[in-house]
Amino acid sequence: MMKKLFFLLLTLTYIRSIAQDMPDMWTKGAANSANPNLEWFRSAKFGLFIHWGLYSKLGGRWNDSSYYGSGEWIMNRAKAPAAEYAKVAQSFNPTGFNAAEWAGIAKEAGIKYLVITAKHHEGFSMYDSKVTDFDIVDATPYKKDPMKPLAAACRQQGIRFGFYYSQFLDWHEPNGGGNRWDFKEQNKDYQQYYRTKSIPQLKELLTNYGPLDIVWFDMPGGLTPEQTKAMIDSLRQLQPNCLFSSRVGHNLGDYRDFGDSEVPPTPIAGAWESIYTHNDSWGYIQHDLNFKSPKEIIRLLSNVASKGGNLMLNVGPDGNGQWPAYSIKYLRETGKWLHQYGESIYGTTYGLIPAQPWGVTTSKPGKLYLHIWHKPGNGQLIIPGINATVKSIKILGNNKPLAWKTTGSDVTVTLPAALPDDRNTVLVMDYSGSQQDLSQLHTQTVSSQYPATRISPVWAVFNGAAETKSFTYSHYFGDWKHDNCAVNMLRPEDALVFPLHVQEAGDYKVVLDYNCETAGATQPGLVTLGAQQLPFLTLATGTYDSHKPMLFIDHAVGVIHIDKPGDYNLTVKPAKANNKELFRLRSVVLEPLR
Ligand code: FHN
Repeated sequence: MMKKLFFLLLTLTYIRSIAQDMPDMWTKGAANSANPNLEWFRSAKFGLFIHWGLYSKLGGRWNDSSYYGSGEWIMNRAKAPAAEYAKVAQSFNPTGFNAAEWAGIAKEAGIKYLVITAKHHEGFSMYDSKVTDFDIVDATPYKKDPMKPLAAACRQQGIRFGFYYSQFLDWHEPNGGGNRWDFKEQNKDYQQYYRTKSIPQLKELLTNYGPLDIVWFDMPGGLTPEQTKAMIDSLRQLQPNCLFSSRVGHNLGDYRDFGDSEVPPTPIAGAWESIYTHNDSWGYIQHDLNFKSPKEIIRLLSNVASKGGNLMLNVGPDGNGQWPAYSIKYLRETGKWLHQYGESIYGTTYGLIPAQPWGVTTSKPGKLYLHIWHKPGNGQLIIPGINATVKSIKILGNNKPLAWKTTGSDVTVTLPAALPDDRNTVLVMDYSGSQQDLSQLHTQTVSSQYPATRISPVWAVFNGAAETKSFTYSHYFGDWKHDNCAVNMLRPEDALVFPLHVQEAGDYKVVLDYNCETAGATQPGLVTLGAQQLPFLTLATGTYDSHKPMLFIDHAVGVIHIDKPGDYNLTVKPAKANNKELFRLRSVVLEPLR
């Protein structure tokens, strides 16, 4: 009994440690920003990620158990013996795969580049590899290499093509990273694995599939910075123009990838990418129907573009080679939106005007694109901070100019009674002269024309020891969430000051959205605006654990009154010194009261 318990504990610790390491393994820095081929990547904006392997046939089930989240991790989660798992190949026969159809849907969706798993952590090669027999040609009844026609079909559609490759984790190989349920850690020789499988396979991919646009490395490990550099140098000799993702490790990639499902909180210069699942898993899970709607995809894409990055959205085809019906449907719908408004996404840089209560902006020389997610109640859309000379403002794709007027640096546009697309209607403002870059402006707009304004602490001015910290946590297995919170607020000096530009006088309810450990709860805090003071006592939400949902509370702390429109400072701070932090503040919400 004791022995069983010991092994159970050991297994649980191991599952946690590997998954816990994941955020640490997301090397987010890139060094080689000089790669001449980054230009296409910067303007592409919308990529398609495809996770396809033996796990796609399993669809989230192993023996009699069902799994939810990250279906491509099923071998690890079920601790399936490598030899047993390998037998899945014997019935892997994706006769429904049609390269032209895949590339055709991607084209319709407005996709500019496609990255597909050549080998994921399970160790199975989805292409014809001479390095191993554990590949789709040698080990399955399918006996064909789907990557050859897929690469050709993508190129035919003008879609750039790349491979995902798990360079360190390989649960099939005794010397590969990760599988400690079959192979003892002390017997592993990672160098041998890199020498005999990983690097030779990467060379095959860079030799046999024409010019690749990306090798999307994932989960570095087992190599020193020098060894990683040597590997990269040898690969670059084969295809100097191919881009490498930052997860090659040691800050040696060409562009930055953020964590899974992460958008940085502020606009960022340089080449970078956010990656998202379409449902709650990368690999196909039959019983996961939690797909992001077209509206969610469109807003995610415009949000990422407004910060200067690319969105690569994932689709998980099934074991027969077919995409989930909702992925096809919602990607096509996104493509229709891009057909109308694509000019505001492709080739843009981050918005010169910070996010507003109505939505976000993207930019091109002489043009500012206004992505309207929320319509103002009075139909008057205010664009603050305009110092260029406005020539015209129109709905993108519609030649009829909209009426607008300038008051100081505010441009107010009169919107039509109904907007053509309530998910995101884009206006284009043409201007002459130069427009100042206000993308990092701390002052946030508050307006009573919208149900609420939610302000992240990244825009606060930090005093004393207060600072922001990004918290990563998960809902389902591998379904990561990321939130920036203000932390280290222990004394009244550790205050956050939010500079606000309030557009309308009136009463506003102040809601604090935070996480608070039980031990730190019932501490006195204070919100102030001028002479107005809102005291409160913190409420417990729960402990932070990266493998559990992080719980937040919307704590309404009182009402403030604004006499006249203008600039104000709202302060949040501990009311007295304590040895525990006040809370982890995720946002301040201001709700107009009517
Ligand atoms: O473990 C993988 C996961 O299965 C998936 O491939 C994602 C995609 O970014 N990368 C790893 C986790 O970060």
